[in-house]
Formats: sequence, C-alpha cells, structure tokens
Amino acid sequence: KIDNLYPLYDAHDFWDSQPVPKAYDVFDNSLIDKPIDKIKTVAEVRQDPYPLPAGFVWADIDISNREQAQEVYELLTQNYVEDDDNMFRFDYSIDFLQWALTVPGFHKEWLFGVRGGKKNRLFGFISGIPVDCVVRGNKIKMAEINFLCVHKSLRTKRLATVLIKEVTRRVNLHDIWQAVYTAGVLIPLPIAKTTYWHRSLNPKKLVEVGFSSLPSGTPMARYVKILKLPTETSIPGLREMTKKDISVVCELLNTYLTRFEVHLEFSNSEVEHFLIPRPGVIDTYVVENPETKQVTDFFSFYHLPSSILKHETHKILNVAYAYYNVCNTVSFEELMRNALIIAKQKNFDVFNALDIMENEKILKELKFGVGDGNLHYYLYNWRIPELKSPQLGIVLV
Ligand code: NHW
Repeated sequence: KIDNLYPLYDAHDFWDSQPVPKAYDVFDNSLIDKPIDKIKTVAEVRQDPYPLPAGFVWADIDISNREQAQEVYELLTQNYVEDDDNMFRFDYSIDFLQWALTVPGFHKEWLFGVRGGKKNRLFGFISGIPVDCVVRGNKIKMAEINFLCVHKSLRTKRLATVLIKEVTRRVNLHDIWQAVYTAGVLIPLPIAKTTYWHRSLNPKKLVEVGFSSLPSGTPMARYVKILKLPTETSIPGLREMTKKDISVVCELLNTYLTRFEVHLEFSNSEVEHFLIPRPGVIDTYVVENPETKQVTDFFSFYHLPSSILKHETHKILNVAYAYYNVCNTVSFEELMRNALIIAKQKNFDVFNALDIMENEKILKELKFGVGDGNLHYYLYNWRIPELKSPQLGIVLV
C-alpha cells in the first residue's frame, strides 16, 4: 500500500463515478501504469451527445473565427478562474486562446460549448487538444483538457459534469482514452500538487493592487531596490527564436524532458506552433554560440494577464509565466535571470513559475516568493503513484 497525501475527502458524486484514482484505493502494484477503466473500443462509445437541460444546445466553437473567439474571450474574462480572495481573474487574450487551441492536428469538435437563452449566448465552454504524453516511460496519446468554464449565473447545476462527460465522449470517439489536466481545486485524485512562485518585477504596483505586501519594516524604496534587476541581459548570443531554430530547439527540448516522469513529446510542427514568438502570447529566446553559431539553450514564457477586480486605477496585471527552459552552456540561474530581465524590459509586473522541472533550484536565488496558489496535476484513466513537483516536465497554459 502506498500512502498518499489525500487520505480523506468529501464525497464527489460525479468524480466518484469516473475512472480516476480514489483516496480509498489500495495501491496495488499490478494496477500501476495502466488504465483504470476496462479497455473499450470506439464502437462502444455513445454515439449521441449527452442531453442538456431544456433551453440549451451544444455548439462547436470555431476559435479561428474572430467573432466566436470573442465570445469565448468574453465568457472567460468574466467567468473564468479567480484567486481565493476574488481580487484577480485570468484574462486570456484572443490571440492566446487561438494559439493554445489551434495546435497541429487539433480536432474542431474538441472545442465546444453550451449555448442558450433568447440571444443564443455562450454559457459554458471546454476544450481538448491532442498531445503525446509520456508517463513513466509509457507513451500515450492523450487529450489535454483546459478552459472549462460555466457562466456564473449557471453554477452548481452540474453543467460542468455534462461538459466533462461530453468532451470525454468526443475524445473517446478518436480512440483516445486518457487525458491530462490541471486545476487549482482538489478533486479525486492528483498525481502531484505543485506551488506557484512569483518574482516581482514591478513591486510598487504589486503592493498597490494587493498582489503582494511590503515585508514588515521595509520601506518601499528599499523593497524596490532589493528587487531591482540588471537592465541588460548577460548571455552572449541571446536572441529571439526564429523558424530556423525549430529542429534544434525540438531536439534540445525532447532530450531534456525525458528526465521527468510525466512529460510531452513534441514534433517539429508542435515546437514551431508552441515556441515561435507571438506578440502578446509567447516569447522564446535561444542562446546561439557567437563562434560556432550552434543553438545550445533556450527559455520561454507565455503572457497571461489578469484583470484586477478591485482597484480604482490599475485594471490589468501583466503576468509572464515560465514555460519550457533548457540550459546546457549557461547555468539555469543565469538563463532564468535573463528571462526575468527580458520580462522586465517588456513591462511585465510579475513573473510566475511553478516548482516543477528544475525550477525549485533557482526560485529562491532569483528572489521569487512562494505564492498561496496551488495547482494540482491530474491524469484521467491512468494510474501512477503520486509524484513530487520536480518529477513533472509538463506545463499546461
Ligand atoms: S481548471 C479551471 C476550471 N475552471 C474554473 O475554475 C473557472 C471558474 N469556475 C467555473 O467555471 C483548468 C465553474 O466553477 C466550473 C465548475 C466549470 C469549474 N475540474 O457544474 P457543477 C481546466 O479547465 C467538479 C474538474 O455543479 P460548477 C481543467 C466538482 O468537483 N472538475 O459545478 C478542466 C463537482 O464534482 P463532484 C471540477 O461550479 C478539467 C462538479 O464539478 C472542477 O457550476 C476537467 C460540480 O459541477 C474542475 N476545475 O462548475 C476534467 N471544478 O464529483 C477533465 C469543479 O465533486 C477530465 N469540478 O460532485 C478528462 C476529460 C477527458 C477524458 C478523455 C479520455
């Protein structure tokens, strides 16, 4: 029996019916590294969409279409994830949503929502994208599920469970039986619990909006000075990633990620999609040796602002999130310090990172502070023993 961190939890009417590990499961070695459900075929998958409450219909969303993307954007900016104190809410941009969802090989029917009311408005949304995930050496085609959202006026009516069942059905129709997802909430049962860390880049604004507080006895001027970064980067040959770097970066990334118990495997076209810089969405910088012209290291971060919900003048918090970072010729600390310098040059207020991969090794040195937010990682229909954050090599946006 393997003890897990979550021995007790409330009854979960929905999740208890799903192929996810339960706290009361006795971990038996013969059950590990296998699906939880019995093996099924596509022919056994329910053919019709799940029924919705009267007045609501399923609607595929063409996220490449500006108007439909705008509808998803509005649903999410007004109803998506908030912090525990309801001070900030994610504000994923339209460009970001299009980037995150129209990935190579995406299935248009995995991006859908629920419409209803007189104006046929969007009241709910969920998305899946196809990924190749490697879990403790087993390569599995999975769906990465994200952007589950139900309008605030329709909460606690079990609509989320219908969205989840429907996305499961649509994924299963592609002969895919596993999924990976993250959530702040604790449900049955995470493979790991990770923690957000924050590096203040604009400490004055962060204190003003209540994102952080001044350490007691420290005047603002001193606090600002402690957190000051060099204005220029220090790594020779650091430059933005371009298309000619795709195959080298793909090789560097895939090689690096094999160190972790759970990671994705990227194709060249996925590296092109996910890492080539896009204004307001993703930044990637490579280190090119000035003599040999070899690309040896890179860092990347994505742009995810939050709406500031309770401040008179500050309305948007500009947040960069660590994405994939690989170092070979410079120290990880120097690489990430350069990422912070670039983020500061680009006017971000704060740089966030999870304690996954090797991030823990540099967080304190680079003056990140631990946050109050946790992010749980989950696998659907695949059982593994519980992991520690540094064993995870996957970032969900
Ligand atoms: S996590 C972000 C989720 N979104 C938000 O937090 C936005 C703000 N909140 C809402 O919109 C990233 C609503 O509160 C939501 C719940 C929609 C969250 N994951 O409809 P009911 C993702 O998008 C369970 C999973 O009454 P609601 C990942 C809850 O435990 N389950 O609730 C998404 C309860 O079940 P239980 C969640 O508040 C992964 C049931 O929902 C959840 O009106 C999805 C209550 O439903 C969450 N974040 O709407 C799973 N939050 O058993 C994918 C609550 O406890 C699985 N619940 O009674 C894989 C599928 C594919 C498989 C393919 C093989």
